[in-house]
Amino acid sequence: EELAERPLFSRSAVGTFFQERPVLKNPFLEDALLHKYLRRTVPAQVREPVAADLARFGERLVSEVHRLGRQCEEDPPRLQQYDAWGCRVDRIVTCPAWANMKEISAQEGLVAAGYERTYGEWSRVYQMSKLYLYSPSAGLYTCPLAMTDGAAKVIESLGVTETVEEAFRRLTSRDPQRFWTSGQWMTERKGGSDVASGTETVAQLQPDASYRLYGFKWFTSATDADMTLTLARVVDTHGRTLQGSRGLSLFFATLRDQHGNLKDIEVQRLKDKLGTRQVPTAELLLDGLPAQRISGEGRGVASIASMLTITRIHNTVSAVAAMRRIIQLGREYATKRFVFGKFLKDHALHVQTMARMEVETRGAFLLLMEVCWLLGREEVGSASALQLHLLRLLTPVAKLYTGKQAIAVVSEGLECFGGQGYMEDTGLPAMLRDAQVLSIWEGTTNVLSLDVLRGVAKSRGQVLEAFFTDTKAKLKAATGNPALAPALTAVDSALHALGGFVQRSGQKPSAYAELAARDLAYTLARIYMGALLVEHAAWEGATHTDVYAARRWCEQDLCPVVTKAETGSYDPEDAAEDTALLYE
Ligand code: UCC
Ligand code: FAD
Repeated sequence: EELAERPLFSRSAVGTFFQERPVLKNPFLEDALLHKYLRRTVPAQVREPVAADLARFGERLVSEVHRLGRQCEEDPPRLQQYDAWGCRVDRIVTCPAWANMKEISAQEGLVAAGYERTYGEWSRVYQMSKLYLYSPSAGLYTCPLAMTDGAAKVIESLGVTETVEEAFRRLTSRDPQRFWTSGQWMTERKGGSDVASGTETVAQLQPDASYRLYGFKWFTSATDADMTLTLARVVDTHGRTLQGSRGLSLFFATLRDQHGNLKDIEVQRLKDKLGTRQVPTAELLLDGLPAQRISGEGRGVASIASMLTITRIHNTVSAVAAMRRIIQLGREYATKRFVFGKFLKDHALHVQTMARMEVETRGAFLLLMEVCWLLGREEVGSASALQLHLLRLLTPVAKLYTGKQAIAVVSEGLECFGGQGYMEDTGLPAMLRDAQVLSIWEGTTNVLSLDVLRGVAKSRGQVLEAFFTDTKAKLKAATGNPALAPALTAVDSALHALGGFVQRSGQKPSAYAELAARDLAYTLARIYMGALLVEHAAWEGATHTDVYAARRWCEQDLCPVVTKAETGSYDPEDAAEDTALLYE
C-alpha cells in the first residue's frame, strides 16, 4: 500500500537518512594536550604570542588550507616528458594548490621560524607545533619543507659560505617570491639504507673548482625543488674513486636555469606510489649536473647527518599529527553516528578503542616535543652535554617508534568510521596510505634501530647514561603522588631491568646487540614516553585524565628487550632458527 503511494522517481527512493559527516574544527583549539604542554613548559612571554599564532593558523587551516591539501591529493603531479614538437622537456607539472602551499609555507614561516629563533630555545617547539597542526592538511607539502629545513641545517652547521649564502637566505625566507625548497638525494638503485655501498654517482672536478655530477638517483622526492643536497664520489686525477663511506662527499646544486628548465638532469619517470601521491617523486639521471662540493672530501655522510636529524624530527611531527587528526575526526564522528540505540560515543567499547589510540598519541606527542625542545636548546647553544646526548639518542628512537604507531593508530582510526573509513572521497584512506611511508623513508625501523647502536657506540655509552640519568630525574620529580605510583613503579622497574640488560649485553658479541637493536629501541621509546607521561601528570595543572593516560601507557610491556632476552631471542642459535623458519 505504502509503495503504491510513493511517487515515482522521487528523492525518497534513495531514503531520507544521510549520515552527518565529521567536521574538521580548529585543530589547535581541539588539542587539550598541546595546550597543557604549552602551559606547563613554555614561559608566559613566549606562550602568549605562540598560542595566538597557533590559534590563528588553526583557523586558516580549516577555512583555507585543508581544501588545498585535498586538491593536491586529487590532482597529483605528472611528468611532461616531451613538448608538442617532440623536444625532451622533462617538466614536472604540479597543481595550483601545490604552488599555494609553497606560498603559505613561506608566509607562515614554517621553515624560517626554526632559524629566526625569535623564541630562543622554544623556537623549534613553536615551529614544529605549527607544522604539527599543518601536516594533516598540507597535502604532503611537509615533505619538501622537511628537506628544506634539513638543507638549511646542513648549511648552517657547515658554515654559511659565499657559495650557499643566497641559498640559505632563500630556504629560510618568509617571502613567497624568494622562498626555495630543497631536495635530499641520497638513494640510488643499490641502496637507500646502505648509502655507503650504494652510491655510484661520481663528481668530476672542473677547472673553476666546481664539479659535474654523473649518476642515477633512484628516489628524489618533491623534485620540483629549487636546489638539492646530494652525495657523490669525487673522481681523482687518475679517474679513480674511493669506495665506501669515506669516498662520499656532499654537494649542493641548483636544479633549474633562468628559464625554469632542468640543468643536465633527465627525469626517467615519476614513481607510482602507494601514498604520498601529492608529492612528485622521480628517478633522475644526472648527466653532468653542475654542483659545488660543500663538505670535506669523504665527509659526505657525516655532513648530511644533520639533515637526517631534522628530517627525522619532521617525520615524527607528521606521525604524531596524523594520529592526532584521525582521533579528532573520529571522536567528532562518534557524537554523530547513532547505532544500536545510541551514539558511538556512548558505546563503552568504542570509546575504549579510541582512548587507547589517545594514549598512544599522548606518549608520542610528549616525546616529539621533548626532542624539539632539545633541538631548540642545541641551536641556541644552551644544551648541556647530557641534553646533546639525549637529542642524538631520541631522534632515531622517536622517528622509528612513532612511524609504526602512526600506521597502527591511523589504521584503527579508519575503522572507527566503519565502511566510510574505506571510502576514498572521505579523504580518510589517504591518511593511511601516507602514514605507511613514515616507517620507510628517512631510515627504516631496523636501520634506525642500528643507528641507535651507532650513537651509543660513538659516545662510548654516554648517550645511554644520559638516558638513565634523565629518566630517573623525571621520575624523581614525580614522586609523592599516590595516583601516579603504579605508573611510576612500572617505569622505574623497566629502567632497572634495562640497566641489567645493558650490563649483561656488554659481554656479548656484537651480533647479539644487532639482534636486540629493534627491541632495545622500542624499550627506550616506551620507557621514555612513560617517564614523560608521568612527569606531565605530576604537574600541578594536570588533570585526572593525564594521570589515567600515564597509568594506561605503563600497563604495557615497557621493557620488551628484557622479555625477549629471557627467552634467548638474540643468541646465534635463534638467528639460525629464524632463518630456518622463514625459508622452510
Ligand atoms: O628518504 C628520504 C627523503 C624522503 C622525503 C622527505 C621526508 C621528510 C620527512 C617527513 C615529513 C612528511 S631521503 C633518504 C634518507 N636516507 C636515510 O635515512 C639513510 C638511511 N641509512 C642510514 O641512516 C645509514 O645508517 C647511513 C647511511 C647513515 C650509514 O652510513 P655509513 O657511512 O655506513 O655510516 P657510518 O660509517 O657509521 O657513519 C659515517 C659518519 C660517522 O661520523 P664520523 O665519520 O665523524 O665518525 C657517523 O657518526 O656519519 C655519522 N653519522 C651520524 N651522525 C651517521 N649517522 C648519523 C646520525 N644519525 N647522526 C649523527
Ligand atoms: P633496503 O635498504 O633495501 O631495505 C629493505 C629492508 O631491509 C628494510 O626492511 C630494511 O629495514 C631492511 N634492512 C636494511 N638494512 C638492514 C640491516 N643492516 N639490518 C637489518 N635490516 C636491514 N630517498 C632519497 O634519498 N631522497 C628522497 O627524496 C626519497 N624519497 C622517497 C619517497 C618515497 C615515497 C619512498 C618510499 C622512499 C624515498 N626515498 C628517498 C628512499 C628511502 O629513503 C629508502 O627507500 C629507504 O631509506 C630504504 O632504503 P631501500 O629502499 O634501499 O631499502
